[in-house]
Amino acid sequence: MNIRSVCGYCGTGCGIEFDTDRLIGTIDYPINEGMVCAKGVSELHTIETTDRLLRPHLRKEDGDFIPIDWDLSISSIAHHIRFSDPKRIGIYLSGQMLSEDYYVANKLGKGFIGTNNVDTNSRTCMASAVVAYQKVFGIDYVPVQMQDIDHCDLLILVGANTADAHVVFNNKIQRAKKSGLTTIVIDPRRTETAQQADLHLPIRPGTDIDFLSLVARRIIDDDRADVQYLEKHVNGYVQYLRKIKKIPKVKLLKRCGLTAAQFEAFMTLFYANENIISAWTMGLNQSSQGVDKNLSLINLHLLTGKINKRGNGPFSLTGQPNAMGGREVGGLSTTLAVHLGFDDESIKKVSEFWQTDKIADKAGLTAFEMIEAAERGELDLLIICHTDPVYHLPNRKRVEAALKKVPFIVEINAYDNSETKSFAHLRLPAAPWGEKEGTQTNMDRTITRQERLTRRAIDCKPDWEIFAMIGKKLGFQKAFDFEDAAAVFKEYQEMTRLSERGHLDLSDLDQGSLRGGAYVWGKQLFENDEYFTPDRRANLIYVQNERLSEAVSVTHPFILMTGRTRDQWHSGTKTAFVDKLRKHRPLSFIEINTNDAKELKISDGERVKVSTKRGKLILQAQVTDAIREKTLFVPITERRINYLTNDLLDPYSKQPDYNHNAAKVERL
Ligand SMILES: Nc1nc2c(c(=O)[nH]1)N[C@H]1C(S)=C(S)[C@@H](COP(=O)(O)OP(=O)(O)OC[C@H]3O[C@@H](n4cnc5c(=O)[nH]c(N)nc54)[C@H](O)[C@@H]3O)O[C@H]1N2
Ligand SMILES: Nc1nc2c(c(=O)[nH]1)N[C@H]1C(S)=C(S)[C@@H](COP(=O)(O)OP(=O)(O)OC[C@H]3O[C@@H](n4cnc5c(=O)[nH]c(N)nc54)[C@H](O)[C@@H]3O)O[C@H]1N2
Ligand code: SF4
Ligand SMILES: [Mo]
Repeated sequence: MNIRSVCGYCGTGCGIEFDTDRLIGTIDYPINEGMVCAKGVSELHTIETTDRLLRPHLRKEDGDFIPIDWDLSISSIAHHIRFSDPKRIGIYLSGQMLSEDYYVANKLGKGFIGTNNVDTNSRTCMASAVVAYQKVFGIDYVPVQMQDIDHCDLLILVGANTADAHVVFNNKIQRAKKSGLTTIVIDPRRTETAQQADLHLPIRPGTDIDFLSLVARRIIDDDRADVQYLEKHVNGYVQYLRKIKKIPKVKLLKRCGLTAAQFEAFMTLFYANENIISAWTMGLNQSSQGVDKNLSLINLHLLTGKINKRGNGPFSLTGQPNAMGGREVGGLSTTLAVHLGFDDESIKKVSEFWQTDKIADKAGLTAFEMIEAAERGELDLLIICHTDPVYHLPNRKRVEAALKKVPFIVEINAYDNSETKSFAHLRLPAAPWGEKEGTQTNMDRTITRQERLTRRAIDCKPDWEIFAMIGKKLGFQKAFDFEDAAAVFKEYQEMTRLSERGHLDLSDLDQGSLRGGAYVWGKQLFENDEYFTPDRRANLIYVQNERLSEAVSVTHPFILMTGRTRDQWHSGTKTAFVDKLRKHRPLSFIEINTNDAKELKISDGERVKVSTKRGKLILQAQVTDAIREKTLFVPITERRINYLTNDLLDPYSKQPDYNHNAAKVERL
């Protein structure tokens, strides 16, 4: 049998296998059934690139890096940890780490160093969905699976461009369309996903709550709410009614930038279809009101009872391959481990399990809060693993200035060309996809195993092993004495028994079955529509658009959004050099509407100056009518993009508002 693994890019989690000299999609793998996208099959090239980081490196006074050995590297990290207050230590992880990596890093930080400042780049990605699910269901649980698409009549995609960001899932959607599925896309851009849809609503960025409130109000006015479901299973309907009845309908529709006819077209499809799934990604999550945007969409499912039934429900699409696994293990600073929080009982359970007395009793700093702490000179040590915060956090100038104040930064990366590189004092070489093994959980709770395809470069180590080495050097020999990734997973499996009512319990899972196989945790967790809240009822929470995002002005009249293109992965350390992947779209451009371009006398292909209050970039214009007037779009493969973005955060999830920046465009 071929070596079977799973793709390390997006949250779809396609099974792929090594066939003689190339990668192919695994035919009998339930998620992708042989389908695979260009990124997945290109993984093989990423191991071979010359841009790999192959040895530990220490920064000298003059800024140059010199190779050093592992022992000295780990000793110097242990030294810094020993002489620092745990509150002044941060660990920044990634939704691209495997569960084993996450588990050991989290155990080290929260369990043995005694800092809860262990957060992940999922903060910039999934945090709003996590908080919304917790508020509504009492638990971070995605109640839909990809195969539900085959039993669904209407799919509503809000702020999600699956054709570019979840290619194989999008292929599944297109296949279901042939069998009768209807799709609606709500997105300020006419993306490829929107072009494939039956209805596209080019909403003004930041106004989804207005639109979704109008839909909710209409459902109630038309007596289409499932009152029986609401009475039996949902809290808050009476209060909700009181508030939703008062919304100014005409004003809200105007704010969305949509016509009454467009709204009616939406309602017609909504009423004409029985089984409805809504799915969303960064168009909702990355917002100063990301949690509320999520709630306003989930509310539609509670109001209509279209939830916990095959082919129905609110489906947050995970971006990174293991962002879901990271949440389970405890990679967010706002959870401790296995979905437990920082209440006394949880700390007691986890302390007993890890045999430690070091766990601090309140949530740690989130990603951008670490930057703020660094700014105030309150961070002595930052360990960054599998992510590039200088590239990806908002308001880059501020991030750079803050990181310059951190006395010791460790970067663990498999590649040599991150933007964080020049801020690190010590850089450690990780073994990338293909050279390591471990597990990941995709966007519909399916756990699979990544297998090793080739021998490991001599000085590279899997991420978990690096954290375990630090733990052992600190004297916690027993706690970090794992023989291999399978041993780490075994301990994690045991720990999942501690999760609330055992909802995450994986203790019976046979690891061998994960080789090329799939396992779904938490099937039908809400049996009989009983949720995980104290009274087992879901919470219907009224929200309104507070307009907290950066406002456009006479000087900065455009809303700048940022996002993905199909064949590239974020900063492109793995994809930008693969020739085959570079053909789809350039790494850097700015989309501007045809009428706006005409007004500003900008022609297609011309270089323009784009500025916000925080910075400016010269970018090549792509003039198109596939974007709303007065909005702009820059792909995040433009590595300098976050010099432009604002650092407003959602008050609950602390997720950044990357998609709403007041900007100006000028001819050069
Ligand atoms: N090819 C590729 N695929 C990827 C990734 C990658 O780097 N490359 N990254 C992965 C990751 S980590 C993530 S998080 C996902 C992201 O997946 P997506 O969120 O689907 O992708 P984005 O391009 O970030 O944004 C989606 C859409 O939101 C729209 N949008 C912006 N503001 C608003 C708004 O206010 N309202 C609405 N309704 N829409 C809005 C944008 O126009 C954009 O088309 O992709 C994953 N898949
Ligand atoms: N303006 C704007 N900013 C954004 C977003 C946006 O939409 N707009 N999206 C946000 C979101 S959703 C996300 S998920 C983030 C993504 O932001 P990042 O996580 O910073 O993006 P990547 O380029 O995927 O970074 C992954 C890093 O891990 C390294 N790496 C690869 N394999 C391994 C390995 O096996 N081990 C280790 N240790 N390292 C490895 C890569 O070389 C790379 O440097 O960006 C966020 N920032
Ligand atoms: S759709 Fe996502 S998981 Fe599947 S091959 Fe493409 S990048 Fe990999
Ligand atoms: Mo993401």
